[in-house]
Amino acid sequence: MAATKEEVSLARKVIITCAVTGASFTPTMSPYLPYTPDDIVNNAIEAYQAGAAVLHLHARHPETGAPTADPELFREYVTRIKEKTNAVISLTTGGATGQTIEERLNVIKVLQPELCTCNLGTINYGGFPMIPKYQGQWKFDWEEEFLELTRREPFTSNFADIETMLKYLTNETGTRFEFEAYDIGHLYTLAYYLNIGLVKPPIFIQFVMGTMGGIGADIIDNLVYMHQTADRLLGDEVQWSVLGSGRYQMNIVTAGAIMGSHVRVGLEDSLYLGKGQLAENNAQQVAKIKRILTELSLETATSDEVRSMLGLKGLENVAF
Ligand code: KMH
Ligand code: ZN
Repeated sequence: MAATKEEVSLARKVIITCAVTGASFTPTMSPYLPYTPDDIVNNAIEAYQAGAAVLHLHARHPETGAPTADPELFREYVTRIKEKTNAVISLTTGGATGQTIEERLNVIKVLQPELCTCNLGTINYGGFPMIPKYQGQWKFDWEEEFLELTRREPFTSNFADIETMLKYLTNETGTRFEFEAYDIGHLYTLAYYLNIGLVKPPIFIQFVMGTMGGIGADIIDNLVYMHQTADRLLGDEVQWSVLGSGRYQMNIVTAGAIMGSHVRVGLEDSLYLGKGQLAENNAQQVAKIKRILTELSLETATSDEVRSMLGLKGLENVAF
């Protein structure tokens, strides 16, 4: 008798991705947000040791924590992480609001990681609602202005940007994609590129739930809808993962895991470990989701298992 969907879901291994620092939050919001190279690297290594198989990285200025696309900073992080772990490294191509697509893609050309993000659309991605909470307490000059910029400047990934990535970036570097879908329409964009042969399965897709400007983080109306739509449009070779922004993080990620998803946690997505409790490092969030998965009888994937699930080129073929 064929296995039921529930049996298949229990038999699979769950990929834990940890997004270590991102570009949405700023140092004033948490003393634990890593931005020096030492803190980013140590957080990443500890997250790996706690169970994360994939580490997703952005770069920050070592003194101010401002987002930057400097490939030499990325090089320092990934070289040091590679010395201590076997992690799959997924570098951002979204970068931060205000960076050009050329700046954002440069790091992939230089370092040629196993994975990088590919954002499936241009969206309003608002950090400005966080301003009033921290007004008058800013640690650094750039923070308020950066958050304010998100009110008028979208997070860009137009069709030309996506095609540049699908047509050239992969050929030049062998890097595969973690596709980021912030809404239902993005799944149709991905299906279009799959149908014309520019996206090559297996597909790794991240449902980004609960950002300001993206789809909400509710389970029945949105997570189920995203999953069913992806199922209908994208064929069988899909590895889907869920991340939740802010307070939604652990709940929506847990719901996703029960439904058959992989999971992403990390201080890029939420600064908290629980209600009113800041996470002191990324490893705490990884350990928490790992505990929840274990209680649900779900096993987690090693980095080598991720490589085979996602068809990655291997650590020996990166340029760092
Ligand atoms: N900031 C996340 C919601 C990227 O880095 O390209 C999405 C993200 C995108 O991680
Ligand atoms: Zn990111």
